[in-house]
Amino acid sequence: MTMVTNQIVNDWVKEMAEMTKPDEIVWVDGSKEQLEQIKQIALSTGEMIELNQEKLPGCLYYRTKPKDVARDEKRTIICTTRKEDAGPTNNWVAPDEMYAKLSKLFDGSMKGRTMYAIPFSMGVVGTEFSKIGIELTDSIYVVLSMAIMTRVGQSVIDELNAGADFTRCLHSKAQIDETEKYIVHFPEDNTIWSINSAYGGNVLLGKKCLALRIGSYLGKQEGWMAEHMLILKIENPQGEARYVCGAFPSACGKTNLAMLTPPEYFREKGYKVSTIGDDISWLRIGSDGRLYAVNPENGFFGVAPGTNEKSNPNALKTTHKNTIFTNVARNLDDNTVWWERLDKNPPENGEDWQGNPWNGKTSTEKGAHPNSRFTAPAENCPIIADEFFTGEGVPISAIIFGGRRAKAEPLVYEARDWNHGVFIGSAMASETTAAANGKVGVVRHDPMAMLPFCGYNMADYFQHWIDMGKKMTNPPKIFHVNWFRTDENDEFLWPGFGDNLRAVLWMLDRCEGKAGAVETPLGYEPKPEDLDVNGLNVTPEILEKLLKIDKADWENEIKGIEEFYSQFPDLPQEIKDNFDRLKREVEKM
Ligand code: OXD
Ligand code: MN
Repeated sequence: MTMVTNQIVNDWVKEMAEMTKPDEIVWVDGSKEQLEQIKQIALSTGEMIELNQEKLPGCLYYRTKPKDVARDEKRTIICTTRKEDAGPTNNWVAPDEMYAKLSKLFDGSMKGRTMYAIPFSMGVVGTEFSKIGIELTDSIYVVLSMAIMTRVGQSVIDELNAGADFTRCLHSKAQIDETEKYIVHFPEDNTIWSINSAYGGNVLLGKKCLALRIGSYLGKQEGWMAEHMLILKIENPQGEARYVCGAFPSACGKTNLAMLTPPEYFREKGYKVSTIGDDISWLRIGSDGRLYAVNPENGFFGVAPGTNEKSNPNALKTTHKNTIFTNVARNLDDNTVWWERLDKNPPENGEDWQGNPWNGKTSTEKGAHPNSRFTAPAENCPIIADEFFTGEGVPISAIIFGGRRAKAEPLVYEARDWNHGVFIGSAMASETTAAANGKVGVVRHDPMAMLPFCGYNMADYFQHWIDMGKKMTNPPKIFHVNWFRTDENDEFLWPGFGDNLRAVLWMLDRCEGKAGAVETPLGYEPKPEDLDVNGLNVTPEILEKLLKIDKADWENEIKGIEEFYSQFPDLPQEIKDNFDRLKREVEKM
């Protein structure tokens, strides 16, 4: 590897090393040989476990401490000079105060350890989307995961040596002391410091911290958007490609939608679906006035439980080589992995996610943690699209917002225009999941699925969406979906998974003026006959329930939105106007 000659980089690494006091500093060049050497160290210390190399070549097993299994939103902080720049939905501390506090925690935290310096890019190096970062860490798990999730290596060093700016990412697992855990962003300094965690979302600093929190801040300044969105490519029987983005809160099925298998009926007709991204989109306006998206990541950090041959065969195949499994159960007979709902054959001679002996046939305890994960290279995905590799943006026809809602939200509806869509995104809510610490199943407002990831004041973020709309001559249409509506017996009404394509095809037809709809207080809904349910056991009565808009439910929603909005003194006028219209229309129902 060529040495780093950029003096700013070298000065920063030196300063961080003087604080953390590692025994040595190793630059990661991304080569197979070096990653193999580093992996061997983790195997020899027991930090990671090698899985069955015939069945799962290149795969590793990793476990985190029982209280370090999810993103920690209470300990995630945005440090801006002015509190109002972080806004009411973020934790805020003044930068000087936080630097002082963290410097004490980082002081000597790498003593007796190696500091790895990982040069990485979010986005394909050399494209207009690429952003460079360097993560310094004392965790081999982080090194090997960043090598999957980002682009690491020589081309990044070349950019740095040519003078590229970079995000300064510092991580130490320290003692993994949950009482001193902090995931801290200093957007004004393009800096992220994370300490006392070893869980992916808190420590793979290219992902949530850079690509979303710092990314959204940079996007606001530079006129682009960083969003919690998947990117899906759909080809019709004529071979024409369309692209959609979808924003859903964590663990609400983004990976499943991103890798969906079309129902047989549509496959036979010649429809084809491929994946560009499953979690994060960076979006820029093209010279033709459309919105273009890339996936800045290089891998998938997916939720394992529930992933199976039926729900997501493509994700399952993606994990069969060169993957890191975290906090799943292990089969000790053949040294493979297992998680809830993988198949009906849990190991009898197993170990649960905490390393306790576990018999999946008799135990009433879960084998895998509900937020256990796979970290897998995107190139493994059988339906990865060519556009993923070029890193050039794809033009987005539709943006889909959605959440996990048992009641109120119908299957699908279309916003009247961009600003109405921004209102819908700003007002969306979802039941909480195991992806973050805290209670599961509570409805909370999560605008654009960005509540935990917006790196600045959310009211300014809404304004940024409105402003981006003004700059586009041909903006995507915006839709809202809910795959999770239940009936009076708490059973899901909609089959979900591959059949979600049916709703997506209605959306694409709407974009081309080819599908019917009715106007409702929420926007345009398909009439039951506008959705192609061929080959599906969904009766017109069920469709009616799925599409029903209930006045009492929506009066209640309006109260919830009002309460959520009350924390923002200056919401954009466009959002207020659309909310007022919803209130009027619901009242008239
Ligand atoms: C994720 C999350 O890991 O949203 O993608 O928590
Ligand atoms: Mn996510």
